[in-house]
Amino acid sequence: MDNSYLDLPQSEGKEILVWPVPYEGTASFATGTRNGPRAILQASREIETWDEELGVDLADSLRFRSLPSFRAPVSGPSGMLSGMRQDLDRHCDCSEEFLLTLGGEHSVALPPMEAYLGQHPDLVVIQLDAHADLRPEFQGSQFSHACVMARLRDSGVPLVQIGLRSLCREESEYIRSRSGTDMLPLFAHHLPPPAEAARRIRDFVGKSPVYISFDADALDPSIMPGTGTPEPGGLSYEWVQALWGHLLPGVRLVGLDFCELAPLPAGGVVSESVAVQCINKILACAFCLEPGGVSGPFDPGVRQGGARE
Ligand SMILES: [Mn+2]
Repeated sequence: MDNSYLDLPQSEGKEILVWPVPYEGTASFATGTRNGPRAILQASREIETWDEELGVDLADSLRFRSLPSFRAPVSGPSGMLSGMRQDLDRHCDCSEEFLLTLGGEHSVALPPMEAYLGQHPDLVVIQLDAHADLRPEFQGSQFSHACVMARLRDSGVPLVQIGLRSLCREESEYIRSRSGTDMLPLFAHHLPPPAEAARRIRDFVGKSPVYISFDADALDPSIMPGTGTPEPGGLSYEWVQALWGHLLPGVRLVGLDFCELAPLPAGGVVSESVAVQCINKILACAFCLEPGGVSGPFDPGVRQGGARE
């Protein structure tokens, strides 16, 4: 299998390590996230690296190096996590290297987040997700995809949650009890405009390094039908793409994952194409723009300090 992300000539620039993790051990509804990494990688090679809106080309600033695809052991979720930790130790120096992890179910985000936390004790995580993933345990496991942020919160990591709309009462009460302290929830039904959301997130993050964990189901199923647990009323493509232009230039992004993509068996490549565009916009806004705004010639509103609506 061709593991390369995008179809770039050999170039200079910041190296992005790409790690396919085709694991689904605890899926609770529709399955298929084990096919997510391959679908994303395939789709990526069909997509333009030039960003017309931003006036930048990923190929000018970035180069991608694929890591060996993770091979999950048969020993269940805890064996998966320890196997991922060993591979991370071997392949990625999280003190300085940037890792793009492609899931797989959302539980695969935990080892990369832990590894970055180990190097950056003041790490802040931004989670895009329909679900809070804050259950203490789910279906008998503490390491289910429904618990991944609960395990992260065991370490006290400040957490921004964007697109929430499907959670249990206990999760809701917990989030509301922490909101305004070390958690910032942006519910899907109360989303501010992207610039306002970015301002609130920036205030919350301060100067801390940031890790983004992107669950495909944060997006509305009308544009992201290929996911195991679709929830209507999700983020629009335009909203989430605009957020990064306001938020990321100047923020120290250290790592990223995109999880829960389950390619539709009937064919059609909408979901994986949307996933690649979402990943590319994050990378472009984090690494291809000047701090404080857009450097490209095509969007004067953003170029003048990012105050576009
Ligand atoms: Mn989810």
